[in-house]
Amino acid sequence: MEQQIKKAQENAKSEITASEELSTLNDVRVKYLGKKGELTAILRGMGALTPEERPVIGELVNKVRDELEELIAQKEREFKQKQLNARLANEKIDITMPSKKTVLGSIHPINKIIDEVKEIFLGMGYQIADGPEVETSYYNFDQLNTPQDHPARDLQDTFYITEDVILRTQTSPVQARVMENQKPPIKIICPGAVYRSDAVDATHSPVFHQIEGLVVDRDISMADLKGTLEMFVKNCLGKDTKIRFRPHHFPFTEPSAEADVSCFVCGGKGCRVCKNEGWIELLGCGMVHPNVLTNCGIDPKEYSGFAFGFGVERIAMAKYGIEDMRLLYENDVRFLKQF
Ligand code: 2U9
Repeated sequence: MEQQIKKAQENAKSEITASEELSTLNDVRVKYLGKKGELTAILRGMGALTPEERPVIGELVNKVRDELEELIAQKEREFKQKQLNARLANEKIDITMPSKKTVLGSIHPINKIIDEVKEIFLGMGYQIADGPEVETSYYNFDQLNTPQDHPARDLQDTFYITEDVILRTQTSPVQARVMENQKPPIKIICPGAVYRSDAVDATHSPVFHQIEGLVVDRDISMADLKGTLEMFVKNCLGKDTKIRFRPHHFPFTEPSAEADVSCFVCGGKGCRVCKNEGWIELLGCGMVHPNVLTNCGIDPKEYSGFAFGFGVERIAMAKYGIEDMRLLYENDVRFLKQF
């Protein structure tokens, strides 16, 4: 029996050495160590041995089995290492290859203006306020002292969802909501999209962006309004920019004004951007109407305020010399990457 074990041991060792892949190695394992394997059969047949032979043969079979198992495991590790080496060689990266070009985007000119304006007003101690674009006509018109028969309320000018719910035509309702919820002093600007039922052309779009500002505190006067806007235009359009105010009418401010700035392209001499006028119409403004303060729960005898508003597209077009507003919405990368 000892002879038989030694023979099986030798055969198994040479078959392990000769195997070239995992499957043949596995066949060897089954052939010698499996349930019906040669060594297992020998162990099973040990009942026929004398009590003296049994421990000697038992020990020998176990030793041979341990040795074969270790050899098989070692061979398995070799195969796995070989496989890994082959895969690594296959996956080798050539770090000298030129990389794929990543195309960098750029900030949209409308957002650039909004970011710049935010920075300027944050620097003057303002906060940024935000609100819904789908608004009630109460916040968009009534609270802002806009009479029932005002042309802005017309179906032709405003997108109505229901009789009482509209797409906001200005960002003023954001300010009205802040006034309702916050005691003065209030210093905010509200950037955002607004909607008007306008046909698309070179200077109109049914969706555009506005930035409005509001300051409410004790003793706020027209002088504060003028000083603030002068600071703003100098910061935004250049330190030599001049500002002039013309009387105007808005339902939510009294007195109201429109403001022009000296042309920042020609300095006021006259050019294509200012249509030879030397001035560019920029914004509307005024002292918050006492009715608006009252509607929003602020006592006009104790507090006063100023407000202003302008179109972001208008500023972007003037500042970057863009002649057609549609370019701002067409998402043509050749246009956008210039900013
Ligand atoms: C409250 C009270 C008053 C905001 C103001 C303007 C004047 C104005 C337009 C200019 C061009 C918007 O883009 S545009 O059509 N805006 O002229 N806006 S005063 O006045 C307010 C706002 C909120 C509570």
